[in-house]
Amino acid sequence: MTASDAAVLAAEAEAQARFDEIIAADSRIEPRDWMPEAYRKTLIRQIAQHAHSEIIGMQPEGNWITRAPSLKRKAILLAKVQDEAGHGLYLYSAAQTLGITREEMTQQLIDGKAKYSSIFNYPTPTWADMGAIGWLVDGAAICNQVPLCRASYGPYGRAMVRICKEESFHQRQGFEILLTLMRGTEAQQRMAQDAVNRWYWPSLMMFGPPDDESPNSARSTAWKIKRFSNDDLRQRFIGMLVPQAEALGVTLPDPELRWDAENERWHTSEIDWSEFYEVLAGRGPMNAVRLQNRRDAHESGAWVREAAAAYARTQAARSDGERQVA
Ligand code: FAQ
Repeated sequence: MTASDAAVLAAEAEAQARFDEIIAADSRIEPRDWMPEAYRKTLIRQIAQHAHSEIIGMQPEGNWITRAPSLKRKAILLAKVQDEAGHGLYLYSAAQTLGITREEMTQQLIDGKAKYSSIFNYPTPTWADMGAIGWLVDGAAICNQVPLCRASYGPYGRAMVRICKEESFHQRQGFEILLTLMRGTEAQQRMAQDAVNRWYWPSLMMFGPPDDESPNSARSTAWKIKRFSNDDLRQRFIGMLVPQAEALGVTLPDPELRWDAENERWHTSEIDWSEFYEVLAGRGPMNAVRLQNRRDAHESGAWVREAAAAYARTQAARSDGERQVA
């Protein structure tokens, strides 16, 4: 080994030790800090998937903006869907600090190479789906994402703080839609229950595979990106839903659901993991539609990107000219 090789290795060991210290102290890694390549890649993977989920996640609810039952409902839904776009943008920006471009991430998504949350591959045939998405999907998102506010990577954790505040409003608006329907006619009650029946199991799958089939968990937990396991968060979510379902007057569609006092866990029926893996493989009910819509939006937005880039070039040239004159 040459002296310069040895010096490189020593510098790397020192950087790794500093990284380990920051993680152990529950402090934050910032974009300019040295980080192991695998940590960087894991974050890009998770943050990009998360960003894609927010952007694709606009579609199921976007489907109801023109058909919301009142002006007030329409304004609320429009604001919610716009919030999801904002979440996508913060998250893409956070991922960009790790050395990937927005264009690369977008290309991976429209090429069908990137994952996004399984939950957005289900259809929204009735207005009650807006309630069920808010209550169950945003509810699951909050359970999963509040711990991410403490993620060890600074830009991700900070983005999550604002996202969680907005998700919490989203969840309440979904609960309120369902409550209104449950206080309505029998047909409205049936519609609400039907939506809960369809979204309940997919919302449990949002937390990811069971712990013993989760290849990324151990490392992400050691790096303090993940703070709780997939199964623990799923349990926490069920615990949050049970009293809320009672308040709503809806039934959670699991005849086996009960508190197992001995093991201090919710006992549930077996989750149909084959359905989850089918959706991940691109064979869910709405995968093809969601991706095609995203591709079409990307193509039809090309002129906006070109115009924005041309404007930025003109502005840059103008300020260069002004600097030279000054
Ligand atoms: N869907 O080893 P693990 C929202 C993949 S945002 C698809 O356990 P990890 C707001 C996983 O990527 C919802 N794929 O992975 C909203 C991995 O594949 P890979 C999105 C999934 O990362 C509301 C493989 O399975 N939230 O709802 C899913 O440690 C309403 C093995 O899994 C986030 O992204 C899934 N459900 O844990 C918007 C939160 N689960 O990459 C609009 C941030 C797992 O190795 C309307 N992400 N996979 O090829 C996370 O917390 C984690 O990434 C997990 C998965 C917990 C999702």
